[in-house]
Amino acid sequence: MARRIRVAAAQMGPIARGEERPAVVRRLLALLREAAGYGCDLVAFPELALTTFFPRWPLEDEAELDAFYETAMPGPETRPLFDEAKRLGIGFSLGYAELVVEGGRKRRFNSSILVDKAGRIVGKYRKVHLPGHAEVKERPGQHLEKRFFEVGDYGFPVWRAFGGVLGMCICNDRRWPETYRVMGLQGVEMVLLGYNSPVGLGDPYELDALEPFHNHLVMQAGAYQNATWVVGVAKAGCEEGFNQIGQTCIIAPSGEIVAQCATLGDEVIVRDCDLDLGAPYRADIFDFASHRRPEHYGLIVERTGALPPPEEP
Ligand code: CDV
Repeated sequence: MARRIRVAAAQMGPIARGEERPAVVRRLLALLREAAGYGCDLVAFPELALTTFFPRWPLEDEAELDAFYETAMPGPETRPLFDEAKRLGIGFSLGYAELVVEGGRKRRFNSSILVDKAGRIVGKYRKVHLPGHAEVKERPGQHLEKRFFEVGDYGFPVWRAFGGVLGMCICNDRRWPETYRVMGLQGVEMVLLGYNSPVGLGDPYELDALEPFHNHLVMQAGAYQNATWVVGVAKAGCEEGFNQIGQTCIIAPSGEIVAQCATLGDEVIVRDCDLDLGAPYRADIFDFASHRRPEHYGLIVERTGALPPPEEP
Protein backbone atom coordinates (compact mmCIF):
# COMPACT_ATOMS: atom_id res chain seq x y z
CA MET A 1 0.00 0.00 0.00
CA ALA A 2 1.32 3.44 -0.90
CA ARG A 3 2.65 5.48 1.98
CA ARG A 4 1.37 8.99 1.49
CA ILE A 5 1.50 12.20 3.48
CA ARG A 6 -0.79 15.00 2.37
CA VAL A 7 1.35 17.94 3.37
CA ALA A 8 0.61 21.67 3.42
CA ALA A 9 3.26 24.38 3.28
CA ALA A 10 1.83 27.40 5.09
CA GLN A 11 3.72 30.47 3.96
CA MET A 12 3.35 33.56 6.14
CA GLY A 13 3.46 37.17 5.08
CA PRO A 14 5.28 39.68 7.28
CA ILE A 15 4.84 39.82 11.05
CA ALA A 16 5.08 43.35 12.46
CA ARG A 17 7.40 44.05 15.40
CA GLY A 18 4.43 45.03 17.53
CA GLU A 19 2.16 42.15 16.49
CA GLU A 20 1.22 40.34 19.70
CA ARG A 21 1.46 36.54 19.99
CA PRO A 22 -2.31 35.97 20.15
CA ALA A 23 -2.75 37.80 16.82
CA VAL A 24 0.01 35.73 15.20
CA VAL A 25 -1.46 32.51 16.62
CA ARG A 26 -4.83 33.49 15.10
CA ARG A 27 -3.10 33.70 11.70
CA LEU A 28 -1.48 30.30 12.28
CA LEU A 29 -4.84 28.86 13.28
CA ALA A 30 -6.44 30.13 10.06
CA LEU A 31 -3.68 28.47 8.02
CA LEU A 32 -3.95 25.27 10.06
CA ARG A 33 -7.72 25.12 9.54
CA GLU A 34 -7.33 25.73 5.81
CA ALA A 35 -4.83 22.87 5.59
CA ALA A 36 -7.12 20.62 7.64
CA GLY A 37 -9.98 21.55 5.28
CA TYR A 38 -7.88 20.15 2.41
CA GLY A 39 -7.55 16.89 4.35
CA CYS A 40 -3.85 17.38 5.15
CA ASP A 41 -1.99 15.15 7.59
CA LEU A 42 0.63 17.77 8.33
CA VAL A 43 1.22 21.50 7.88
CA ALA A 44 4.68 23.10 7.90
CA PHE A 45 5.09 26.67 9.19
CA PRO A 46 8.15 28.95 8.69
CA GLU A 47 11.22 29.74 10.80
CA LEU A 48 10.47 32.09 13.75
CA ALA A 49 6.78 31.85 12.90
CA LEU A 50 5.56 33.50 16.11
CA THR A 51 7.41 36.81 15.83
CA THR A 52 8.94 39.28 13.48
CA PHE A 53 12.52 38.43 12.44
CA PHE A 54 13.99 40.23 15.47
CA PRO A 55 17.72 39.40 14.85
CA ARG A 56 17.69 42.27 12.37
CA TRP A 57 17.92 44.73 15.28
CA PRO A 58 20.73 45.15 17.87
CA LEU A 59 18.32 44.81 20.78
CA GLU A 60 19.98 45.86 24.04
CA ASP A 61 17.09 45.71 26.47
CA GLU A 62 17.01 42.17 27.89
CA ALA A 63 13.31 42.19 28.71
CA GLU A 64 12.49 43.37 25.20
CA LEU A 65 14.71 40.63 23.74
CA ASP A 66 13.32 37.91 26.01
CA ALA A 67 9.78 38.76 24.89
CA PHE A 68 10.57 37.33 21.45
CA TYR A 69 11.40 33.89 22.93
CA GLU A 70 9.20 31.01 24.14
CA THR A 71 10.10 29.59 27.54
CA ALA A 72 7.57 26.76 27.28
CA MET A 73 6.12 24.87 24.35
CA PRO A 74 3.22 24.84 24.36
CA GLY A 75 2.91 27.96 26.48
CA PRO A 76 -0.32 29.75 27.31
CA GLU A 77 -0.33 31.67 24.03
CA THR A 78 0.61 28.75 21.75
CA ARG A 79 -1.67 26.21 23.49
CA PRO A 80 -4.62 26.98 21.15
CA LEU A 81 -2.57 25.80 18.18
CA PHE A 82 -1.92 22.43 19.83
CA ASP A 83 -5.55 22.05 20.94
CA GLU A 84 -6.92 22.89 17.50
CA ALA A 85 -4.44 20.59 15.75
CA LYS A 86 -5.54 17.74 18.02
CA ARG A 87 -9.23 18.52 17.48
CA LEU A 88 -8.76 18.56 13.69
CA GLY A 89 -6.36 15.60 13.65
CA ILE A 90 -3.57 17.40 11.84
CA GLY A 91 0.12 17.58 12.72
CA PHE A 92 2.42 20.58 12.27
CA SER A 93 6.00 21.82 12.35
CA LEU A 94 6.67 25.24 13.84
CA GLY A 95 9.77 27.43 14.05
CA TYR A 96 10.24 29.67 17.08
CA ALA A 97 12.85 31.31 19.32
CA GLU A 98 13.53 29.10 22.34
CA LEU A 99 14.80 30.27 25.72
CA VAL A 100 15.84 27.74 28.36
CA VAL A 101 17.53 28.31 31.70
CA GLU A 102 20.21 25.70 32.47
CA GLY A 103 22.53 25.87 35.45
CA GLY A 104 21.29 29.39 36.13
CA ARG A 105 22.27 30.49 32.59
CA LYS A 106 19.95 31.61 29.81
CA ARG A 107 20.39 29.63 26.61
CA ARG A 108 18.80 30.77 23.35
CA PHE A 109 18.16 28.68 20.25
CA ASN A 110 16.46 29.06 16.88
CA SER A 111 14.28 25.95 17.12
CA SER A 112 11.60 23.95 15.38
CA ILE A 113 9.22 21.30 16.68
CA LEU A 114 7.29 18.48 15.05
CA VAL A 115 3.84 17.85 16.52
CA ASP A 116 1.77 14.76 15.76
CA LYS A 117 -1.98 14.54 15.09
CA ALA A 118 -2.65 14.07 18.80
CA GLY A 119 -0.99 17.40 19.62
CA ARG A 120 2.14 15.79 21.09
CA ILE A 121 5.64 17.09 20.38
CA VAL A 122 7.47 14.17 18.74
CA GLY A 123 10.61 15.99 17.63
CA LYS A 124 12.67 19.09 18.25
CA TYR A 125 15.52 20.57 16.22
CA ARG A 126 17.83 23.51 17.02
CA LYS A 127 19.36 25.43 14.10
CA VAL A 128 23.01 24.56 13.49
CA HIS A 129 24.10 26.97 10.74
CA LEU A 130 23.60 30.45 12.20
CA PRO A 131 24.27 33.08 9.52
CA GLY A 132 25.29 36.71 9.95
CA HIS A 133 27.37 38.06 12.79
CA ALA A 134 27.49 38.74 16.52
CA GLU A 135 28.72 42.33 16.23
CA VAL A 136 26.64 45.23 14.96
CA LYS A 137 27.83 46.27 11.49
CA GLU A 138 27.98 49.65 9.76
CA ARG A 139 25.22 48.87 7.29
CA PRO A 140 21.49 49.42 6.95
CA GLY A 141 20.44 45.87 7.74
CA GLN A 142 21.81 43.57 10.44
CA HIS A 143 21.66 39.80 10.68
CA LEU A 144 22.49 39.11 14.32
CA GLU A 145 21.66 35.42 14.67
CA LYS A 146 25.12 34.70 16.10
CA ARG A 147 24.42 37.29 18.80
CA PHE A 148 20.98 36.05 19.75
CA PHE A 149 21.26 32.25 19.35
CA GLU A 150 23.63 29.44 20.27
CA VAL A 151 24.53 26.80 17.69
CA GLY A 152 22.03 23.96 17.96
CA ASP A 153 23.19 20.98 20.01
CA TYR A 154 20.92 18.22 18.67
CA GLY A 155 22.67 17.49 15.34
CA PHE A 156 20.25 16.59 12.53
CA PRO A 157 17.96 13.90 13.96
CA VAL A 158 15.10 12.21 12.11
CA TRP A 159 11.88 10.79 13.53
CA ARG A 160 9.51 7.97 12.63
CA ALA A 161 6.26 9.90 12.30
CA PHE A 162 3.29 10.25 9.93
CA GLY A 163 4.10 6.79 8.51
CA GLY A 164 7.56 7.82 7.33
CA VAL A 165 10.96 9.16 8.38
CA LEU A 166 10.88 12.93 8.85
CA GLY A 167 13.57 15.52 9.56
CA MET A 168 13.76 19.26 10.08
CA CYS A 169 16.23 22.04 9.42
CA ILE A 170 16.02 25.82 9.48
CA CYS A 171 16.74 28.47 6.86
CA ASN A 172 20.52 28.83 6.39
CA ASP A 173 20.89 25.08 7.06
CA ARG A 174 19.35 24.52 3.63
CA ARG A 175 22.42 25.96 1.90
CA TRP A 176 24.75 23.28 3.34
CA PRO A 177 24.82 19.82 1.72
CA GLU A 178 25.78 18.23 5.06
CA THR A 179 22.37 19.13 6.43
CA TYR A 180 20.50 16.91 4.00
CA ARG A 181 23.21 14.24 3.85
CA VAL A 182 23.30 13.66 7.61
CA MET A 183 19.53 13.13 7.47
CA GLY A 184 19.83 11.18 4.19
CA LEU A 185 22.22 8.75 5.88
CA GLN A 186 19.47 8.12 8.42
CA GLY A 187 16.93 7.40 5.67
CA VAL A 188 14.99 10.66 5.75
CA GLU A 189 11.95 10.75 3.46
CA MET A 190 10.66 14.27 4.09
CA VAL A 191 12.50 17.38 5.33
CA LEU A 192 10.44 20.24 6.79
CA LEU A 193 12.27 23.52 6.46
CA GLY A 194 11.26 27.08 7.35
CA TYR A 195 13.11 30.22 6.31
CA ASN A 196 13.35 34.04 6.56
CA SER A 197 15.62 35.14 3.70
CA PRO A 198 16.11 38.87 3.22
CA VAL A 199 16.89 40.52 -0.10
CA GLY A 200 18.30 43.99 -0.57
CA LEU A 201 20.56 44.15 2.50
CA GLY A 202 23.48 45.15 0.25
CA ASP A 203 27.06 44.12 0.91
CA PRO A 204 27.81 41.30 1.67
CA TYR A 205 24.54 40.17 0.18
CA GLU A 206 25.33 41.76 -3.19
CA LEU A 207 24.17 38.57 -4.86
CA ASP A 208 20.56 39.51 -4.17
CA ALA A 209 19.54 39.17 -7.81
CA LEU A 210 20.39 35.48 -7.67
CA GLU A 211 18.74 34.87 -4.30
CA PRO A 212 15.54 33.31 -5.73
CA PHE A 213 17.64 31.02 -7.93
CA HIS A 214 19.90 29.99 -5.04
CA ASN A 215 16.90 29.43 -2.76
CA HIS A 216 15.46 26.77 -5.02
CA LEU A 217 18.83 25.44 -6.20
CA VAL A 218 19.94 24.32 -2.75
CA MET A 219 16.62 22.75 -1.77
CA GLN A 220 16.18 20.95 -5.09
CA ALA A 221 19.75 19.61 -4.95
CA GLY A 222 19.29 18.51 -1.33
CA ALA A 223 16.09 16.68 -2.26
CA TYR A 224 17.50 14.91 -5.31
CA GLN A 225 20.89 13.96 -3.84
CA ASN A 226 19.21 12.40 -0.82
CA ALA A 227 16.05 11.05 -2.48
CA THR A 228 13.78 12.95 -0.11
CA TRP A 229 10.80 15.27 -0.22
CA VAL A 230 11.65 18.82 0.89
CA VAL A 231 8.99 21.24 2.09
CA GLY A 232 10.47 24.76 2.10
CA VAL A 233 8.31 27.40 3.79
CA ALA A 234 8.99 31.14 3.78
CA LYS A 235 8.09 34.06 5.94
CA ALA A 236 7.81 36.41 3.01
CA GLY A 237 7.13 39.96 1.95
CA CYS A 238 8.14 43.35 3.30
CA GLU A 239 8.59 42.99 7.07
CA GLU A 240 9.40 46.20 8.94
CA GLY A 241 10.88 47.68 5.76
CA PHE A 242 12.97 44.60 4.90
CA ASN A 243 12.03 42.46 1.89
CA GLN A 244 12.03 38.70 2.33
CA ILE A 245 11.73 36.20 -0.48
CA GLY A 246 8.74 33.88 -0.75
CA GLN A 247 8.90 30.96 -3.20
CA THR A 248 7.50 28.52 -0.64
CA CYS A 249 7.55 25.17 -2.39
CA ILE A 250 7.19 21.41 -2.16
CA ILE A 251 9.99 19.46 -3.86
CA ALA A 252 9.84 15.80 -4.87
CA PRO A 253 12.74 13.33 -4.45
CA SER A 254 13.39 13.86 -8.18
CA GLY A 255 14.39 17.43 -7.33
CA GLU A 256 11.36 18.83 -9.15
CA ILE A 257 9.21 21.56 -7.61
CA VAL A 258 5.68 20.15 -7.59
CA ALA A 259 3.88 23.02 -5.82
CA GLN A 260 4.79 26.65 -5.23
CA CYS A 261 3.20 29.72 -3.62
CA ALA A 262 2.17 32.54 -5.92
CA THR A 263 2.11 35.39 -3.38
CA LEU A 264 4.23 36.97 -0.65
CA GLY A 265 1.48 36.69 1.95
CA ASP A 266 -0.24 34.06 4.09
CA GLU A 267 -0.87 31.22 1.64
CA VAL A 268 -1.32 27.46 1.82
CA ILE A 269 -0.15 25.03 -0.85
CA VAL A 270 -0.86 21.29 -0.70
CA ARG A 271 0.57 18.13 -2.20
CA ASP A 272 0.02 14.40 -1.74
CA CYS A 273 3.52 13.05 -1.18
CA ASP A 274 4.24 9.42 -1.96
CA LEU A 275 7.02 8.55 0.47
CA ASP A 276 8.11 5.65 -1.73
CA LEU A 277 8.94 7.98 -4.60
CA GLY A 278 12.53 8.20 -3.30
CA ALA A 279 13.01 4.42 -3.29
CA PRO A 280 14.22 4.04 -6.92
CA TYR A 281 16.88 6.70 -6.34
CA ARG A 282 17.99 5.09 -3.07
CA ALA A 283 18.14 1.68 -4.77
CA ASP A 284 20.23 2.86 -7.73
CA ILE A 285 21.99 6.16 -8.38
CA PHE A 286 22.00 7.16 -4.68
CA ASP A 287 22.46 3.72 -3.15
CA PHE A 288 24.78 5.08 -0.47
CA ALA A 289 26.04 1.67 0.70
CA SER A 290 27.12 0.67 -2.82
CA HIS A 291 28.48 3.92 -4.19
CA ARG A 292 29.54 6.35 -1.46
CA ARG A 293 33.26 6.19 -0.67
CA PRO A 294 33.80 8.33 2.44
CA GLU A 295 36.96 6.38 3.29
CA HIS A 296 38.51 7.71 0.05
CA TYR A 297 37.51 11.34 0.28
CA GLY A 298 40.49 12.27 2.47
CA LEU A 299 42.97 9.82 0.91
CA ILE A 300 42.77 11.35 -2.55
CA VAL A 301 43.95 14.73 -1.28
CA GLU A 302 46.73 13.11 0.81
CA ARG A 303 48.12 11.07 -2.07
CA THR A 304 48.04 13.73 -4.77
CA GLY A 305 49.19 16.43 -2.38
CA ALA A 306 47.21 18.67 -4.67
CA LEU A 307 47.51 21.96 -2.81
CA PRO A 308 50.34 23.06 -0.52
CA PRO A 309 49.16 24.41 2.83
CA PRO A 310 48.36 28.15 2.71
CA GLU A 311 51.23 30.41 3.68
CA GLU A 312 51.09 32.19 7.02
CA PRO A 313 50.09 35.84 6.50
N1 CDV B 1 17.37 33.24 8.56
C1 CDV B 1 18.42 32.89 7.80
O1 CDV B 1 19.11 31.92 8.11
N2 CDV B 1 18.69 33.66 6.72
C2 CDV B 1 19.84 33.48 5.87
C3 CDV B 1 20.33 34.78 5.25
C4 CDV B 1 20.79 35.76 6.23
C5 CDV B 1 21.48 34.51 4.28
C6 CDV B 1 19.55 32.51 4.75
O2 CDV B 1 20.37 31.62 4.53
O3 CDV B 1 18.56 32.67 4.03
